[in-house]
Amino acid sequence: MAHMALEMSESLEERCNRILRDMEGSLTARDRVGIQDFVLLDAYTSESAVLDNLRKRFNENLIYTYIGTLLVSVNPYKELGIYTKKQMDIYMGVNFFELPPHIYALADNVYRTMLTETNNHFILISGESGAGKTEASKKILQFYAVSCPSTKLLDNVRDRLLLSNPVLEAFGNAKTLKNDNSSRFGKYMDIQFDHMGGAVGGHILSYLLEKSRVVHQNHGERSFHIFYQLVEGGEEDLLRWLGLERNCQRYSYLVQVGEGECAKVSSVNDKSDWKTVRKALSVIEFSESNIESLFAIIASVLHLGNAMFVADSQGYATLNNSPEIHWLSKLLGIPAQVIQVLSPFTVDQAVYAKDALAKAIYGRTFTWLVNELNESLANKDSSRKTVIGLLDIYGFEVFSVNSFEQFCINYCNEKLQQLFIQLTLKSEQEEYEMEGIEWESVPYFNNKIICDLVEEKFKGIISVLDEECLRPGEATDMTFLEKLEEKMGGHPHFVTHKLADQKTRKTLERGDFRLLHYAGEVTYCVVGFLDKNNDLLYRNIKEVMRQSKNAIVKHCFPSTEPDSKKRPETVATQFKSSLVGLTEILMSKEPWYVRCMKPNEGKQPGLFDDVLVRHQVKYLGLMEHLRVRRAGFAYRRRYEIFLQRYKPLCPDTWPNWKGTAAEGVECLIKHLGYKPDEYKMGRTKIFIRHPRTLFATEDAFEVCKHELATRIQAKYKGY
Ligand code: AOV
Ligand code: MG
Repeated sequence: MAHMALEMSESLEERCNRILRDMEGSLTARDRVGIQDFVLLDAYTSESAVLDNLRKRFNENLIYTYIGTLLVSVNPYKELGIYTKKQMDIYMGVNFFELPPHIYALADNVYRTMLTETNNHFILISGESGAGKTEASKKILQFYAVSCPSTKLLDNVRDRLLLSNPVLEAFGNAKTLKNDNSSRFGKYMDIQFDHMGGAVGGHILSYLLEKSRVVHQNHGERSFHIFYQLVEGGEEDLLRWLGLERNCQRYSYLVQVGEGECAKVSSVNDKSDWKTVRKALSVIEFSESNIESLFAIIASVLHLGNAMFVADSQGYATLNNSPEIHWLSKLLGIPAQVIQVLSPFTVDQAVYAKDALAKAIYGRTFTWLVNELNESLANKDSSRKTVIGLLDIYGFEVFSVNSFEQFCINYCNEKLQQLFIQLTLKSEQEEYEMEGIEWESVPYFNNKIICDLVEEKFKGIISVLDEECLRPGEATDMTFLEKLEEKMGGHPHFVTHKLADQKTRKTLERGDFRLLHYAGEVTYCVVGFLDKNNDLLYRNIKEVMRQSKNAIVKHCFPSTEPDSKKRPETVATQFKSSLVGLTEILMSKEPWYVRCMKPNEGKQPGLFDDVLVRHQVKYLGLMEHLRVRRAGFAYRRRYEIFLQRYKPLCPDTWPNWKGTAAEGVECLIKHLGYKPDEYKMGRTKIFIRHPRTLFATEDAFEVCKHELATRIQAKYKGY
């Protein structure tokens, strides 16, 4: 293995050449395993060539490939044994391009850049549902937790960082048709580092949990993992205390309408996951009483689901003598009479109110949980820290029936794609222009048009939806659709049954609208849009919850909550604002990218579906990114910063340079022997074509630092 024992006698130039040779591989090796960086070889500019290379590597279990510093990952759907401590050690502190592509190499590169430049970074992990985003984010977190310098004190932080994951996944992930462990919430996590590089804390932001899953799942899907974990894995005593039976089939919220049974999922072990979650909760230092309250809530949601209403003589719903009342009253700490005497509802209204309550309790508890985790991860010391943010959000998804939830999820992906475009294709090209560097622009599809269609003020789909939500009693899901047709008719990315041409019309129902997303077409069924966007909870139900003796419920339904006088923001509008907030957070940091891909729709190892992967190569914008990268410059720094760091390498610039920073850099790189086609001088920055040029400089800098230190030591010896 060439990378490990670096011979001291090897000159920098020799070393660069060797690494380059390794990277490109010998011809025979290349035939077999492809190339590891698309930017490197001239032949790799067509989509088919990119696909060939990905397939070749996938077949050799090489799931990672670079486009410059962007990491492409193809889900192997099997354990590869490449995430060991030994692998972490190999990648820690080694130059990015010296080793085969790996998620650890990216993580390490981000980390070291953060330490040398003392600035903030984020890693945007994207790809469709099931492509491997959550796994990637966990690998990165594990790498930091295991590899960063640690102390006794920090070990504690490390454990909490690591264990926050199983807890969040238990409450926020579920089996869908796309993914057995699908994230049903968006997650952004900051990992904070001190100036020594130790991981000292963390902070999590969560985005729109798909709480409708608590009361309903599509065929073959499940509710959130925690319900099954508790029922399957919960200790006998605990279940008795919660009034639960060890049988998921008993709980109507877990049994799908029409099927009469729970969905099975072979890749998940609820029993052992339960143990992990239990352990995690205590390491994170949840108090025993909070843990009890938490499980009481999970159980009460299940009991609530089983509560059956019957109509009394006047047609009002009652819950006569049901054992559920007893358990709800016990677990939520609310007098049974209060539950029974909820205002006069018809049976339908009562069922509706019950589901709304279940969703509200679960959703608010999830928020509470995230806050608790943040408490536990918070770093108390106020010294300056740098952060690496990890963004792992629900991926683009298309089911046979798509509803409000898919609309929000896919809109979110649309926003992230827009951010990616802005940060890479658009800003990259604008920067060359601004810096006066010759540049032939690369065309790309800008999905801003779709973002606007969804979110534009007064005109977008969300605005129309909100408008309809303001007309209770009059508006329906169908009037919402009609308004959309009125306003969006003719938009190239929007179509409905009425607006479609004859051929397309056959594929649309009357209650559908279809959006042409950047990642493909999705047909949404409008049923439930108004209701889900309003997300109302009857006021008297809130009042009952406020009286709860369950500490978490009490906390989640505060008496200070603004009452219905002022309309709360709708779900879609809240989500939209939270995404604006997220974009701002990200824009203030330096971006890195992991693009995850799905090799087949069947969750199968070893199967590479060309059509499916080609489609993802297209919509993820990999070709455009590759073109920009190939034509462009991998590295750029402001003259001041570049000079400041490397000036000890040249006697003319060290220790003080009198001229402008640009002149200093010119002088410095002349001394270092940069070749003319290797770099360009912009107005404010130097642009370097290949990372290898920079890393040779970086190495020279390391040697120089070492020499300086030795000289200083020698000089002061004896003092
Ligand atoms: P996602 O996060 O991108 O989908 P996951 O990260 O949950 O997808 O991956 C789905 C499944 O693929 C995992 O549960 C693993 O079984 C497998 N997998 C993914 N990456 C790897 C890997 N590097 N090595 C081995 N197996 C892997 V979603 O959250 O649904 O958008 O919403
Ligand atoms: Mg996920």
